[in-house]
Amino acid sequence: MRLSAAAIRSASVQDLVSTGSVTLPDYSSDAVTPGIVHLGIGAFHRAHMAAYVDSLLGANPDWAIIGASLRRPDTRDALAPQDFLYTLAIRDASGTKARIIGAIRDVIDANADRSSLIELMASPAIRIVSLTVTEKGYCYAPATGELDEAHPDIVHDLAHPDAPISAPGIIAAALRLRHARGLIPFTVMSCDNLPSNGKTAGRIVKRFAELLSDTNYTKYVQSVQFPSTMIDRIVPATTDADREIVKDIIGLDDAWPIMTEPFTQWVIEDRFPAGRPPFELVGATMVEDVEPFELMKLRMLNGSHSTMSYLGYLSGHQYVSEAIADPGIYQLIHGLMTEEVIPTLPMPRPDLEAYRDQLLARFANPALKHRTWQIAMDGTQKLPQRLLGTIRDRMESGKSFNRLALGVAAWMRYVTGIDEQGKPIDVKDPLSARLRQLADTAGPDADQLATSLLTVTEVFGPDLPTSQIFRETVTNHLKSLLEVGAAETIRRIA
Ligand code: CS2
Repeated sequence: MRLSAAAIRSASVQDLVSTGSVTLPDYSSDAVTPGIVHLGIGAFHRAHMAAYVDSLLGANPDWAIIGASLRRPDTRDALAPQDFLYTLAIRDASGTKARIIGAIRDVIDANADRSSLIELMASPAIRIVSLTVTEKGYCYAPATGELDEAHPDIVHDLAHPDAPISAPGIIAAALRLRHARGLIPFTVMSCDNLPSNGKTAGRIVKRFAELLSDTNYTKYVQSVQFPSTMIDRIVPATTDADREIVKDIIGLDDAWPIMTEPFTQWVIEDRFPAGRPPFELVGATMVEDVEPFELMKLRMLNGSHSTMSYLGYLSGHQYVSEAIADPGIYQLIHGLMTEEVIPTLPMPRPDLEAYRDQLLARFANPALKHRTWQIAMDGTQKLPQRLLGTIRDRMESGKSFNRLALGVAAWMRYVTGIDEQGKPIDVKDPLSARLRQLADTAGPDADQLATSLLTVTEVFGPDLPTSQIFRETVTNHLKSLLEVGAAETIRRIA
């Protein structure tokens, strides 16, 4: 039987609830109404924000979420037949707990139903538009964080502002309608792994609005609040094996369950003039300035993740838990955080060391099948905030950045698209064609390969390619990766 509102009222599910192996929403889906539109309804949102909202809907029923997928209708197709319910399977070495989430009440496929989405966003009930569209969904230049005005989706949306396809274009179109209707703006809450994600979202939407050249509307958009958030939960992509695991626990077919870890963290800047649900009552931390938390998480967690994913993949580790169980990689990542990242952060060292230890334990969670290949995706969008900012800080204070540079060199080795056994690597990146061409032209010579990839200024900015010490450190690592391979390189440096 398929998961659905009726199925979770059945005797068999109620039995599982009474034994504590399954948790259900503490509200009826008919009793809640939407207050949030979420753009990008992927696994991350369903494991993170939707779970927080699910916990507060019983007492605050006018904050349900309507999701929108901007690219593919697959989430809608999977969830619609099951009344948009899905299972959140929370896993670690001690076992799996299943929680049925009901916070998402509908999913709109933006490609098929663009005008309903914009109409909904322009309705008075919607007070928050949140987004998880991944780094590339912002259509920006990663090195500067500015809107990429030549991005094909932005060019399209500026020419057709009423039929937008990009996230900035959709937000701008909905704000235009709200302005025309005399409604106050919704608050835009970014939940992506970008530095100052709210500021970045704000800069991009405001620039987009400016380019539409309508003064009154531009002023209105200037008044929109874009609080930044730090979001954290590890969420591997769901596999068919996961569907089986969930079926065994809940006794129902769930077309798209989400697998995650017990840990979850959400820090939010408290600027919601149109109102917000009491996120603080369900575990979120409301603060005035989220930047120190974001910096800590991006540099410690995501910086380690990216370094581990390229080196792990090249050394033959499929999952993060396998990579971190490799003593060389463990020592490298421990050293990277302790010696090179922590000194760049504003928090007290003992707190950061405790955070590091907690991260190392989370990476080792054997129940999470988090593929190194998954994290290796979209490196051009991730390197600046995960590794390069830390490297700049270290260079400025004349300190070593040897392990961080190995992460960058491993990315360079990875994007050549050929692994150490000579097999192809499926490199997923919005710039993959260009990277491939740069790598092919350079050939397997470390100097030429590094020189060639450093020309991608959207990633490295104008400064890093001209820094001799940066170039040399990265090139030496790359030489070693090409000559002796990842495992031996790690052994030598760790
Ligand atoms: C990961 C993140 O895929 C990736 O790039 O580093 O998704 C990571 O798992 C999350 O940021 C954890 O909060």
